[in-house]
Amino acid sequence: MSDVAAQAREILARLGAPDPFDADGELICRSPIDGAEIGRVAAHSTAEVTAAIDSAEAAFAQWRTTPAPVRGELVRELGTLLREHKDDLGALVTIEAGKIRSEGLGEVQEMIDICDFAVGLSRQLHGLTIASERPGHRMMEQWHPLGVVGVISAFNFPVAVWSWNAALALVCGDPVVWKPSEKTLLTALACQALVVEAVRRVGAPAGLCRVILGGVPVGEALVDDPRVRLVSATGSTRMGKQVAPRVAARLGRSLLELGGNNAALVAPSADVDLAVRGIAFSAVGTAGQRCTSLRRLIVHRSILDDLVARLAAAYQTLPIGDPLDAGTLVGPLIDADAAAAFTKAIEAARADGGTVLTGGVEAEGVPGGHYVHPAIVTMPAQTDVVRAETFAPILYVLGYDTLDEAIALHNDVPQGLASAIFTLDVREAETFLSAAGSDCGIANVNIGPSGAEIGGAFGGEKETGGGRESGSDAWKAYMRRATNTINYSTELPLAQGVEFG
Ligand code: UN1
Repeated sequence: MSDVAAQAREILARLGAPDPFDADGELICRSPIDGAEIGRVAAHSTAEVTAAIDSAEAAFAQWRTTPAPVRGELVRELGTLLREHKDDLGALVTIEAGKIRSEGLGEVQEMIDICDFAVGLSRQLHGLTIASERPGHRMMEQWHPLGVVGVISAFNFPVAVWSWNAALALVCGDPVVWKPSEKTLLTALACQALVVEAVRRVGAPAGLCRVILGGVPVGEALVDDPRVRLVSATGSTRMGKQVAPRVAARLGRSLLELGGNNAALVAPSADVDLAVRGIAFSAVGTAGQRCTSLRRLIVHRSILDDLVARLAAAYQTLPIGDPLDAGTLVGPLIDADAAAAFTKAIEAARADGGTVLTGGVEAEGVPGGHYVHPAIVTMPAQTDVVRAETFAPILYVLGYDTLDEAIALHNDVPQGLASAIFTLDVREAETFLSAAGSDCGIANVNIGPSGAEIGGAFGGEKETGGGRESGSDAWKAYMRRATNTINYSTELPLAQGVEFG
């Protein structure tokens, strides 16, 4: 057994998760650090998916009438367990998803933050009181639990995205059935062990949180089951285009957080030192494998050469290698397919007239893993390869002369997740944030597009899918709204002045 496999096994044991080596398991778990096998897990059958939904549905009957603040106690307990096990779970994220240690820990912190948020929310699930046009009448809205929520998550945020959904769904009164990425099964089993322990501690119904493991048949069984009232799916646009029509065909609800092709504008007034740091983190962090990663840099031509030279110099100093080592800033790509997509995109960019200023080739890293040198590529135009999302650290650079031109370039991609402008000019900043500016769900000033806090609504427009998760009023997606009209008079006036008998 490799070192990472042994570490993963020890961590899972400490978290109370099952041993990850099931000799008959057909799902093979690998660490992107060195490609080593770190587990073998059995896939669920479609009958087992149905059984998981049965038990979630049974739990719903009890959970929906449990007072919301009491439901909040379950999420508080989950947050406590996450605090206790932050270091272990963060290390497991590093081992299974390849994030550097600080980002693995940051991901667990994001889970703790959403738990805190959801606990507060459990006392704030309030509706409106509305003035009635009829005397002696009152109108109000109530928000009720929706039902079973299906969560489909991606490898790159293997635990936080589940927690965004689960923490909100649980306080909203909904059970959760989770299908994690096939590339990150062990972190899912670890989270499952923690939530099962939280459920046990507060005496919540046992079927409230279930995890289902497997590929397309497992996902389809979840998506097609009419009892799954909301399907919250995070991943590629291609995946979303399969999920959304299936859910729509049964008139279910979906909440989609799909591809991003995020850009930053850099204006002549920008604080260039700050911009270089913000750009480097967003473009290179998580080895370019965040849905919020910065992929396009749209720079005013008067500062383009200087900015790009400084960025390229910063890229030269990036420590690439084992993400478990302190000091590493760029870990591995998730697998060989990701490395091939990186190389293919670099070739396509060259064919379109792009110039690779730095990186764009494989890096040494740890044998068995797929490590690359993050690339900066100046492009003559926003060609197809720039308009597509490649889940790897490639930063395409485009020049602009006027802000209108920059905003037009910015918006001329199919995706609409996150965006940023670096400027010290209030007119430019406000124009970028205005209705005529960035068309994304997230638009920032003087920080990069990645690394959002949980307090804001998270998601985007166009091919990003339109959903909103996490903070603000995203909770409303996990509940159903009932409008109530109450007559406390002795008359029966009809609305719109209608007379009837
Ligand atoms: C994702 O990549 O799917 O804003 C989520 C960020 C993180 C979440 C990313 N808080 O970069």
